[in-house]
Amino acid sequence: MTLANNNTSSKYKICLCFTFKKYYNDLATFDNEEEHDQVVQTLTSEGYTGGVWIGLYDDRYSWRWSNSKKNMTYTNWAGNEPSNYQSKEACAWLYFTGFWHDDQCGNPLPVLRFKY
Ligand SMILES: [Ca+2]
Repeated sequence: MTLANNNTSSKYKICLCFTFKKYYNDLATFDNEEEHDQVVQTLTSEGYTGGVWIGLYDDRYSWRWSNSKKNMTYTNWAGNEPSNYQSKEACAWLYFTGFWHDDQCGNPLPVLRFKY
């Protein structure tokens, strides 16, 4: 499934690719709240009601975006997240409601990629 963002000013198309996160290093990242909200709106408008891996990981010292390796500025964690349950949750996924959760990287979820 490919999600086309209706906002013509957006530089992104969103590809919701159903495979495992470990095969991708170009997952969606957000520079700011506006970009994040665009993605959430697109997921919602397409009727998607699940979670998707995003390009955010914990390198054991801090959460980082996979594209830039920079520390995060904008965050939107769900309540009690990131929980790092059993010290095994080093990857982040976005729920369609817009909130983020950390989880084990090997869990099967669709990945959210930007398709340029
Ligand atoms: Ca968690």
